[in-house]
Amino acid sequence: MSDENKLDAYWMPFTANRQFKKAPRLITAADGMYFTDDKGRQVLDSIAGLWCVNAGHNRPKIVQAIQKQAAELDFAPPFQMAHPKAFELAERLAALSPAGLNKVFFTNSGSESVETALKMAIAYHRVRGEGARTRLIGRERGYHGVNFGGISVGGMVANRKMFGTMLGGVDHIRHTHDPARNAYSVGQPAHGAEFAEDLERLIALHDASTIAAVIVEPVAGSTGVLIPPQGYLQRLREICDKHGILLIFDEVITGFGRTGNPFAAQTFGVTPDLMTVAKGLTNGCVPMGAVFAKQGIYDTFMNGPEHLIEFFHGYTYSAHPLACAAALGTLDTYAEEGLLTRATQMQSLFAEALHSLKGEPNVIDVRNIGLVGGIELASLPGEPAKRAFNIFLDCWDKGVLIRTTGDTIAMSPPLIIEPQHIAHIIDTVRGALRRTA
Ligand code: PXG
Ligand code: PLP
Repeated sequence: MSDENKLDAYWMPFTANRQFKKAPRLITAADGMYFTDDKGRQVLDSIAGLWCVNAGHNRPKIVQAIQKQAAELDFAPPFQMAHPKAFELAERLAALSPAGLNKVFFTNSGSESVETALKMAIAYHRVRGEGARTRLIGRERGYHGVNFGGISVGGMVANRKMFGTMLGGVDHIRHTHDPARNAYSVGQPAHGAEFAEDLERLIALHDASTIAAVIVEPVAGSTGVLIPPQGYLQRLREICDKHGILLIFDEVITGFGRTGNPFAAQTFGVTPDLMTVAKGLTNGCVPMGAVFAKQGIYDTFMNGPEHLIEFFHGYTYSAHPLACAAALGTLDTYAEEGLLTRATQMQSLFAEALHSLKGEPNVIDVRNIGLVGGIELASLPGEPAKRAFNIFLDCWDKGVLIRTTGDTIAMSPPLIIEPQHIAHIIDTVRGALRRTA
């Protein structure tokens, strides 16, 4: 084997390394709805890469913006300096965002956005003179990236158990998954608004005066596509308001059109105080994340002598010129093609196709909202996640890339998807369910 084909040195992230290296799945090119693999096969992308390539692959405006930027300005220091596109991008994003979330802080990933938002929340209370508000509340089955703050507020056992005590002063409200009452709901489930009351339980235990923020994904993605019950997010918002607790929406997956509006906050009609994004911000082309903050949060920091730094936080690559160029090209593409609301047009067709899998072997629930779908399977006895992984391998073999988490198949296709792609994806999954039954 030539050097460039050696697979030894690369320690792959979130991958079964030994299994992969025995039978590698290599992608060498991508265009529109399709990947090309190293054998020249076309593979339909049902997950927008990893929930990020919302406008589809190889979009000319984005490619050109990156190429032009690389030749014009490769890097500009982001501390005490800036470049014009950073301001242009922040203005464009503020114009898209839910009402009032008009300040934008740049990071390089969803994980960094989460750390940034948690630090903003704690520091905000301290600047306002409530320095005892340091506790962070997450939710069971939450995913907030892989850094220490994110895994602390996150609720995925495998992502937490190996890493010691993590952050102190963190607690979790219960998750919203309730298949006994809500299985096969189309869109938002009817039951479970009362799960938000679990926050009152934690407030009674810790006292509101110690709690800085609550962080939740409006739709939990990585832990199996859990759609918020009707009224649940509204209730969380009310409880946070009542107790002076900041509400953070982690929109790393739901941002940029996934649920039929630019942000899920708009789809569900609930506005958080801070909002984290990444992924679709640059169509996955250059790493970038961001935190949106309410005007009042920003204003609170803007006190003291003007020559002093107000928030001691930032990354070498915050607002990197290539990322800003990619994001501007991405927003242009979204706008020209109406992609940030396209999920509202496609969702009933997508829902119908997904729910047609009810009754196939081992399917125990189907969940959907916008262009997100979850198909939950009964686990193989004693071997959690194995059945879904077998389906994943079968679909890859048949030319469709899906994503599985535990025994749930998660789907989040590029927003440019057409009816024939939906049919192809669902037919392939149906075949895999029957073949592996
Ligand atoms: N928050 C949420 C809600 C996410 O979904 C992150 C933070 C972290 O983003 P970065 O860019 O640091 O990975 C995410 C990321 C999956 C899967 O298969 C989902 C993510 C990442 C990897 C796999 O569901 N989401
Ligand atoms: N580690 C060291 C030694 C550094 O000097 C820096 C940044 O200057 C970092 C980590 C953080 O890197 P980044 O700003 O890319 O997150």
